[in-house]
Amino acid sequence: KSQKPCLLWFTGLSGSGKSTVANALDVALHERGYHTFLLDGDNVRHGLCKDLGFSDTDRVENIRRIGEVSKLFADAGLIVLSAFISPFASDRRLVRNLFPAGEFIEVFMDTPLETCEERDPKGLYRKARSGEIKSFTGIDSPYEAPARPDIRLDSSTMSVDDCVETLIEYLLGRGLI
Ligand code: GGZ
Repeated sequence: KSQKPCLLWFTGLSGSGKSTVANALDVALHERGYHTFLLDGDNVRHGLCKDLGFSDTDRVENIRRIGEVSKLFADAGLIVLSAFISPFASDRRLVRNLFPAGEFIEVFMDTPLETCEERDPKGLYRKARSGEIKSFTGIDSPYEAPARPDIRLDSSTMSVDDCVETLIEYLLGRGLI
């Protein structure tokens, strides 16, 4: 099946649904016969970036490495899905600049902090509020929301299937799949 290599870059708070939606899109694209590769904290922060923590400088380096790896996979012809908080606009811009126009797609998971904090699947927000974890994004570490994302999704009002459908329509509309 014909496809154009591209990078779908999911950005948003912890608990905003980045990994969930990226994983569901990955499955949906596979079912349709497309070749994809998914990068998220589960396969990156335990390996390639296991030397990095959550200071500003470590987050910058985390996103730089992930951007370069995403570029390599796209060069191999894949549709790459990367799901990281990526809190700094300047870092997201550096990744965008690795790609030809239209092949970097910024997907902003614009789920309200209150919803993310209510979900708190790993109890990290609770620990951040109590001071047990320092520099937690959205609590005591900044998140710079994209001003003009290519796609904006809100998992507090949209189902995972709605989000996947929006993304597939976008890829079809741009002739990427
Ligand atoms: C934010 C943290 C932190 C701090 C641990 N701040 O919801 P999760 O648990 O599974 O995903 C979050 C993940 C964020 O890693 P990223 O590589 O995406 O971050 S960044 O793009 O900013 O480099 C969260 C967990 O790691 N986590 N400590 N202090 N998230």
